[in-house]
Amino acid sequence: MKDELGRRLKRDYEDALRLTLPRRTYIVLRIDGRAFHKFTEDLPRPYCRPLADALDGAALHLSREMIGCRLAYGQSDEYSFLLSDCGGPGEPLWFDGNMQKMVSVSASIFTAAFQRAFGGEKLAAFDSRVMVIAQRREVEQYFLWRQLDASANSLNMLASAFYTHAELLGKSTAEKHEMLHARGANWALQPVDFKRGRIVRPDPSIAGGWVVDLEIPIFSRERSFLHALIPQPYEAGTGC
Ligand SMILES: Nc1nc2c(ncn2[C@@H]2O[C@H](COP(=O)(O)OP(=O)(O)OP(=O)(O)O)[C@@H](O)[C@H]2O)c(=O)[nH]1
Ligand SMILES: [Mg+2]
Repeated sequence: MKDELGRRLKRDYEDALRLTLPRRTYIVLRIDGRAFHKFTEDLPRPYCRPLADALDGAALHLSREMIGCRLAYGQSDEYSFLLSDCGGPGEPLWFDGNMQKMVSVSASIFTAAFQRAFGGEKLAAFDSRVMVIAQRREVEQYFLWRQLDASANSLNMLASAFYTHAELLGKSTAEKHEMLHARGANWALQPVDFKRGRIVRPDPSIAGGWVVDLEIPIFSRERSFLHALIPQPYEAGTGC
């Protein structure tokens, strides 16, 4: 009775919402701090090194855990992970592409690892979402977009350390740079990783197999950097 009831309820309700991601493509999973404007209100501004370190630690932890993870890119309160099973049939994908598992477990692992690294009384939470991107070039565009966002965020963070919200309202990027110069501040001289973001990538020569790169190039200027990290797409007809 119990087994039969369970089978029926699972089929009628649980399996009805089971969403499986397509195979042999690129999957981007982005984790973002929940209401981090609040979580970070007492932290050093414009840039908080312990926050960035804890995010990097959590990203390293999750990258090692997720089958098929190829790289991760982090900035502000977010980290994007690239997963793929482009190798062909038989190559595993995390939770066999079960989307609900992927988003819920990734958010929970990242949150736990972040909280352990960051400590403190305040409880952190992160959301997680996945997207499927078919073309390699579009995956590059995705990371390029997040890096453009990183630079805009970091300029805004620096500007808001010197000016009020009202003073910055409607100001262009060039105007913000000028306003900073007027106060003797220069965005160009800020730490590279706070301007460009950080990459977590595999490194077989290191114990644990993954490293954080704090000195990454500007993706739009050095296309070869991302290109080398994103695997070739699966070529149909080469397997079964
Ligand atoms: N003090 C400080 N705050 C930071 C730093 N990096 C990111 N933040 C904060 O993180 C927040 C990230 O913003 P969002 O992700 O857009 O917004 P959110 O408040 O997290 O809201 P949701 O993501 O929609 O839940 C910003 O408000 C920043 O103030 C940092 O280095 N220092
Ligand atoms: Mg956030």
